[in-house]
Amino acid sequence: MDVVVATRNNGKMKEIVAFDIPSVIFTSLDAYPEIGEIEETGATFAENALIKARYVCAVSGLPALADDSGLVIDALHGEPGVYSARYGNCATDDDRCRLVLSKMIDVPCDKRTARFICVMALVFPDGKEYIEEGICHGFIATQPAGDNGFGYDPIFYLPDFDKTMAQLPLSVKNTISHRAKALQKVKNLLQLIVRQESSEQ
Ligand code: ITT
Repeated sequence: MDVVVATRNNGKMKEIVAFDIPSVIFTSLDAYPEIGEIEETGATFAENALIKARYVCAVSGLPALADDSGLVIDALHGEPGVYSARYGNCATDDDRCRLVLSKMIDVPCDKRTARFICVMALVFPDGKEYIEEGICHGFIATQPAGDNGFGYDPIFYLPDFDKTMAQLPLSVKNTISHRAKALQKVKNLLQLIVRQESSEQ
């Protein structure tokens, strides 16, 4: 089954492809230059994921998978949340990480709780729609560490590993992350659909 992933974020795409779902071939929006920026006008991750998946499914005529995700920090009242990609109008991931650290300079370790949330929407040309979610809990570090991953990974500290997400190899991130948890559910769903389709043929 061919599935278009409604993303231009290479970090996400790498993790989705590496998850390896048998019988499913993922293509990113790089193969669809005619699809421009999709405005994320929703108030929630689920709304934004559906906006992206519905649009890409309609334009491509193929099943579309969208990932809307972000970092939710308790001490910042849920910021950056759905605005994670454009937080503070910063130009780079490094700047966004620095902005978070500067806002949390006086927050003690035990109050630095945070979670990554990933909501995936899967939309089919026949109108069927599915939503899956994954959450990964951790803490905001006091300084960045690690070069792997993308986004806020260098400041997302995982006590079980005593490392930031950016210090873990992709193979480990892809077993514990918010995206991996959502993808496991998407995988189960897609495998069921592929089995149903082949039994109907
Ligand atoms: P697309 O809409 O094209 O998929 P995007 O980066 O704009 O790309 P989102 O609107 O879903 O996607 O914003 C997600 C942001 O949340 C992302 O840019 C990162 O800043 C952050 N984020 C999400 N997952 C992350 C992860 O696994 N590690 C680090 N940061 C992550």
